[in-house]
Amino acid sequence: MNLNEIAKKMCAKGKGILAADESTATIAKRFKSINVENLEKNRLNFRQILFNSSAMKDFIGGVILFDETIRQKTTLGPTVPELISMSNAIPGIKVDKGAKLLAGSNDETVTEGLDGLRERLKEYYKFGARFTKWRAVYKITDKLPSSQSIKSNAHALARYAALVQEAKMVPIVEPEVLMDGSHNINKCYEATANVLHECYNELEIHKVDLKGTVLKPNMIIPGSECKDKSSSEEIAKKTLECLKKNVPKSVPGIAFLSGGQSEIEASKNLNEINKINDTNFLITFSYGRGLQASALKEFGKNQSNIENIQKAFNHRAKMNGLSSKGEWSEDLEKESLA
Ligand code: 5MM
Repeated sequence: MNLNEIAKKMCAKGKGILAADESTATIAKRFKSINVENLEKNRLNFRQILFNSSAMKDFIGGVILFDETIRQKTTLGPTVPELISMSNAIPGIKVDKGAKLLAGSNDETVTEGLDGLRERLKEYYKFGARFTKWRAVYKITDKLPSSQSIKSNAHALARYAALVQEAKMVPIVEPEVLMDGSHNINKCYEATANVLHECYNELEIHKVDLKGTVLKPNMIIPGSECKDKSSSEEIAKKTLECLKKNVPKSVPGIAFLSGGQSEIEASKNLNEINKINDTNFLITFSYGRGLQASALKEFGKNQSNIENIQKAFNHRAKMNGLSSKGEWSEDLEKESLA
């Protein structure tokens, strides 16, 4: 498969991406919330239960892994990437080394990990990865994101994407404008538009072939502490408008992050976006919390009850699969669980 075919397969209608690339520190937080010890065997167990569920075949086009996970052998026999491929989903890998404080900035970050990346990519390819992910993070305040953060992160994202294509893998470009704060939806629109504009400017400078990329953006949404709530219709309208104005048409797939939305909000908003999608972009999900929250709760209740954990995951994956086609509804949400 060429890069364009891989990107389209990751975001195929009815399917999306499972972001299971929590670093050890992030999964520690998730496990703490369910009173599970953050041990390698527990991390493997939770993840292999998800990767071995029936929803993988029908609703998941790709899975983003963390360095530790791509090297693991499951207790079921195959390695983690083999288990994912058995469901016809594509294994991918997070290759950034995290968001680090940007020198001279006012509490903003730049994502690091370019040193030695060319060599690491060769190793990940051998493990079976066919796509990668790099996440830049931007905060909204009265004065932020600054042009320093917007420019430095776009530059790093573009250099990352160019290296990944050289290694014959599809780069997911993830510029995440955080929803933390009391800003309104218009402020989110403005910040996201500026961030996307600069990302595509740098990607062009670095000669990245956009047909072989996937964008993983935030939705256009009010800050989590904003008093003016927005309807899903408004979120969908503003999100699609922002994408149409700032994402080149040659990008084949756009897979949203859930960013702290509840599971239902993430499904509902994606569904509204697809209901009005009049572009050629394949618009879908690349959710971490939006796909895993209920399954994680079940895992916390009883780690041996594989059936219940998979039931929760299968349901969320199915609901988001419907949202990727604009066919989700609150009634189906209830029916499918009954
Ligand atoms: C799954 O979480 C990912 C890893 O985060 P860290 O590198 O901070 O450990 C994260 O990048 C994720 O892929 C995106 O933020 C989307 O996840 P959500 O939970 O926002 O859908």
